[in-house]
Amino acid sequence: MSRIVTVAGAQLGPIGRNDAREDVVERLLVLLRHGADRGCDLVVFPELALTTFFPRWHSERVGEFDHYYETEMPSAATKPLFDEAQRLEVGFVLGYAELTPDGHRYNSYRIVERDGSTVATFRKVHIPGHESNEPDRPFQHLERYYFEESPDGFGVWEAFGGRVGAAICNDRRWPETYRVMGLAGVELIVIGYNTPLHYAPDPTQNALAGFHNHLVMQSGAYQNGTWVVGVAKGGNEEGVDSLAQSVIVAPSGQIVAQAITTGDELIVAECDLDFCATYKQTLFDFERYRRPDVYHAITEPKGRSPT
Ligand code: ING
Repeated sequence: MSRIVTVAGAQLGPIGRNDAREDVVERLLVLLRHGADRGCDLVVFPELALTTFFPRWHSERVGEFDHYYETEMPSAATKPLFDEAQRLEVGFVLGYAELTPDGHRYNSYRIVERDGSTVATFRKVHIPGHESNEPDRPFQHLERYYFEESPDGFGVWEAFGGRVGAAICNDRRWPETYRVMGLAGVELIVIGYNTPLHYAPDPTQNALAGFHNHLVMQSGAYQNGTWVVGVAKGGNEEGVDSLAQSVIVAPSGQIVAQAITTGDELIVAECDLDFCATYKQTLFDFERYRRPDVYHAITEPKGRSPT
């Protein structure tokens, strides 16, 4: 009997800098209920799904932006989402800025099972952008000012009848992200992203934003025999045009569902986790074909080291 998991990508349109969490949670509830109506087991929300993408602005003190972080999950504002999901017996993944009791700041992703239990809290590994204000930019990308790199790395957890992993935004651009989870037998990777269409360090890449977005997730899915669900917060958010084009990608690398708007939109696919074996046990039979004995160069140095 195949292990089918019906998964929704719950894409979000813009969230305003002063939007109340309660109002945002109402939008999440509409998408959650729509997913339940479609028979979904899991609804995947984007990165930073409770607030605007605040790293686009500089603040003199990081603490000035504490109100964009969650100090508890769920909080009073987010508890309705947790309660409704448990009532509907639908699991979900929620992106948010996390401020821990001991003062650490992470770009986090909470995976919740259908019974309301927490599967895991993933923290973003690759933090892009810059560490200090660069006033010449049309907008900032100060993730390295507002967030720390995860100390935990990537995990794969038993959930939804299979092996589930997570990544956030820039993580999806690095092949190591998928291979580390691929080596742990991942069958479904959930990814949330907030990606501006303008890349200040090299604007020639702007026209390729959509291509690069799908390229990396399709490659990661195919090369590791896993489903990948990539979910955007898109549209023009506080004056910044952000990529939408959420997708659900099969282990073959094929896109099986894609968003067609830049707003709140649900995309759904029945993901047969047994389909992963079609690739894991043939072309990408790691045990039989991989050559880690000649791969040392990709794990030891951090940067390039011409031989
Ligand atoms: N965003 C980006 C990403 O990797 C980025 C980094 C910024 C890319 C601007 C392109 C343009 O998709 C996040 N949040 O990691």
